[in-house]
Amino acid sequence: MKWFVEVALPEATNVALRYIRTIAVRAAASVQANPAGPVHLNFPFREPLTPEPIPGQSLPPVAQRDLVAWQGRPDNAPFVEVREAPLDVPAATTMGYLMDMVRGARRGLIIVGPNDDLALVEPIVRLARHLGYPILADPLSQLRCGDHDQVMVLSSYDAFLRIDSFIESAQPELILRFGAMPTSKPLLLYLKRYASCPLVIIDGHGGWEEPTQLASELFHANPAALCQALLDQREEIQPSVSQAWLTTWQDADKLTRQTLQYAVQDFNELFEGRVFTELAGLLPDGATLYTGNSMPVRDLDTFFWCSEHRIRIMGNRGASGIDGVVSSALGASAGAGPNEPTVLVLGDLSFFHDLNGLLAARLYQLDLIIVLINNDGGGIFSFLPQAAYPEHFEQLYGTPTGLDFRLAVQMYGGWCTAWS
Ligand SMILES: Cc1ncc(C[n+]2csc(CCOP(=O)(O)OP(=O)(O)O)c2C)c(N)n1
Ligand SMILES: [Mg+2]
Repeated sequence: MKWFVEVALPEATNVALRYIRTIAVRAAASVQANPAGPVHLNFPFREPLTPEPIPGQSLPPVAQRDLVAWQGRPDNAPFVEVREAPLDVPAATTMGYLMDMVRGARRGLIIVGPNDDLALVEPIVRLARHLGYPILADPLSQLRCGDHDQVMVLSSYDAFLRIDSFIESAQPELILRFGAMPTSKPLLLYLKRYASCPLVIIDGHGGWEEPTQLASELFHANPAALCQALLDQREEIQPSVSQAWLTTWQDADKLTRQTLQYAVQDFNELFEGRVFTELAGLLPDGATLYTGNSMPVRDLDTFFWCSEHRIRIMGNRGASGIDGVVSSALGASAGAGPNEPTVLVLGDLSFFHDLNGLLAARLYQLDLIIVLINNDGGGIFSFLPQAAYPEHFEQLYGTPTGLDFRLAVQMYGGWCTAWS
């Protein structure tokens, strides 16, 4: 949490209104400022908690009018305008250092993990083109979908980085990583295999977005501005691009994707990963795809390759929690415009965990399409070695509920179609 305030007791006075509106603006600005995050306001109230007039104090409409006149602002304007002036352009010495690294590396990679900043997309794809570095794009990186140049964007690495012979033949000389830690476990193992390769983390949140202990450099800079600054110096960094390196990665990506696309047609139509191959073809421009943790985000990584449509892909990665996902997706749907559907894909236990979050949909008439992958319990655990002990596995790991979720959805005013 970024900020905590024990708010003063409410009073129907101009001074108190000025106070509370300033607090509100500060809280909203604080939530949005980099790194974005929640704030906590604790409101005390005097009893009785009913709207009884307080002798000698008039209620807000009059005071409100006075206040607006006093402040000289129209009714719907923020009480205080907060203007951010972030330090966008990295210092010349920082840039010089990075340029030297890039200049000397023929076999480079760009990795983009979960990232909300759409302004990063264009500069990063142009930088990748200039350097000849393939981009390994996490499904939440905002790089897999859109009408930008996708030639350098690879999306099948989660599958082909499981192949030892590929890993052994693909020794990198430099890795630049943007965004949060990517979802893919094979990618993490690849980074560990080449732990001595310089790994530069560009952390736009001024923190330590690096849980692997593999980084050799950490840059605190605005990622989009840093890419743009490198592009502005493109004459100074004429990298000695290795075409063979780039082609190896692009070919592996293409071949893997084709093979999976082909294979998926033969799988049972209820194969969980197929949800994402189908959605890639169905979601329109402006849609938001929200994914739950556990298998959905992993299947998204493996089976949602790309789309030319502007699709925003979101998820609560953090510590991979299965909690609060329905509420988060409803929040995303509340911010969507007309004809911009929000689709949430999540597992049954994650749905169960935040079932009551559906109340917000009923109260505020929010539109959300939920694709519930109901495999009756934690399907992800069947990949654990414990799955070899069926006498305890379901009770301790799978934890099936056997619930008929249709009834709960109806209770909250939604409707269901079931496939089985
Ligand atoms: C708040 C929280 N509690 C417990 C876990 C541990 N956990 C990880 S995955 C999982 C099972 C999720 O099951 P489901 O949502 O049905 O997805 P599936 O594994 O079937 O794809 C659990 C309990 C967690 N990640 N977060
Ligand atoms: Mg499940």
